[in-house]
Amino acid sequence: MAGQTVSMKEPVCLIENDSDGKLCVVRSALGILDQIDQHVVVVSVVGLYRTGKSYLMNKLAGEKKGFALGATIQSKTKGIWMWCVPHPEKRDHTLVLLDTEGLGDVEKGDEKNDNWIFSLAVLLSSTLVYNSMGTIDNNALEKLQYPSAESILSYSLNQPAVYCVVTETQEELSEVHAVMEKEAVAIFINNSFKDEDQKYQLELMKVLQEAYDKICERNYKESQKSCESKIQCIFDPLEEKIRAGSYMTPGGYKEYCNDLKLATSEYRSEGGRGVKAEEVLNEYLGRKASIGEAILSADQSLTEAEQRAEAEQAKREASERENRAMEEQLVVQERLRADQQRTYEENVNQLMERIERDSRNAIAEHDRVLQARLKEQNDLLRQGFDDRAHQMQREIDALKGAKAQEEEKKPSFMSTALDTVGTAAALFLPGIIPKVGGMVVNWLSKLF
Ligand SMILES: Nc1nc2c(ncn2[C@@H]2O[C@H](COP(=O)(O)OP(=O)(O)O)[C@@H](O)[C@H]2O)c(=O)[nH]1
Ligand SMILES: [Mg+2]
Repeated sequence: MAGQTVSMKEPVCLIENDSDGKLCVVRSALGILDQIDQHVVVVSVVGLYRTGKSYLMNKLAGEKKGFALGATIQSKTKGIWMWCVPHPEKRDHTLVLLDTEGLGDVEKGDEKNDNWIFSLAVLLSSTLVYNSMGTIDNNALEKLQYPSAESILSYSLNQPAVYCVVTETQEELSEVHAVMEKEAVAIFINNSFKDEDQKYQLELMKVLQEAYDKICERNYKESQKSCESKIQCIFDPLEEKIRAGSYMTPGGYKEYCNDLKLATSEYRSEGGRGVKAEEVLNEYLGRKASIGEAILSADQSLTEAEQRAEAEQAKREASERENRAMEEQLVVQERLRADQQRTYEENVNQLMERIERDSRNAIAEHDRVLQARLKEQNDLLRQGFDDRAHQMQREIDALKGAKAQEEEKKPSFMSTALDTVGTAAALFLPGIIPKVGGMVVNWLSKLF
């Protein structure tokens, strides 16, 4: 199955600067992407102005013309351009080329804009080409990379869909939040560079926590509102009878208690009340207590002893209600505490995995170079160039050293990161037990 694809004659703008200078997506370009029904390989290119990015992308498209080259560049074409072409080798794939415009262009310099374009290019692509002329422009790379943790942070935060509530339980809300949080943290962890001292990750944790708190707060308010309106509805006939003085007769107290009981159980059988159900009921019935007492003392069908017994019974019921309301709150509190713990562990686990992966990749890279040099050295020896082979030994030793160092520094790197995250997170996640010791041991034990 080859699937539907598109072949564009020329590139179109995908991300542009609108009149306020804000970046936005070009709808018609999204329409083109929508038509593609194949696997896509997305290659984007970043790098400084006039380093041949567009030229390179045109080559990848197999064309001489396409993305506008140097001289034809216009300041309004800042943004990201897209060109969808058939993949040169895989028939059931479409190659989506993304060319970035105007990065690091001092004349039209806008660093913030550049960082956004850079971050988007990273996030949108499956392969990123960093294009540079001559030697790698470390300065430019640093400049482009350094703020990207920050940009990725905003991007991760913009991801979560707004979720509207009333949830029946705190648990439901917590589960929605957990899914969103995991995703936001993954986007951040997998795409950020150079997040020194986990500064931006902690910021992400904090902001997500604040967002969750806000959503919980809204959920409480919604629950409160919903419960109050249900109470008003269900207890209305009883209120009516109180106002009419219907209970102020001999035998009226028993009737009152009975009506109260029926209304209470009807209220409790209703759905859609949320996390404040018992609290709101408790408050309402608490306010009714003095009316109950008045009805009781006016009820002449009861002896004084019977009245005392009824008053005792009412107190017991009130305290049972209070316990229920407290229990309800405890469940919520416990859940919130568990949520904070989960937030912390989710962040730490993803961070540790990232450190692990980075370290593994660095070691593999050292090893790849090392193996190549060893082979070269071996070839030289075989060909009798002993001197040159000997000269290579220093470089080989340095590579071995670098590889060993990478292995060695990992445990301390991990425990420092754990320490930082644990200590800082405890400030805005007061419910967590950082278990730093345990987690370090757990993570480190995986390493050996
Ligand atoms: N001869 C030659 N010219 C190139 C090469 N790469 C770029 N150029 C030229 O350098 C200029 C700037 O390249 P361009 O792709 O527009 O740079 P960009 O700003 O990074 O997109 C253009 O005039 C290109 O034709 C290359 O590899 N060889
Ligand atoms: Mg260009």
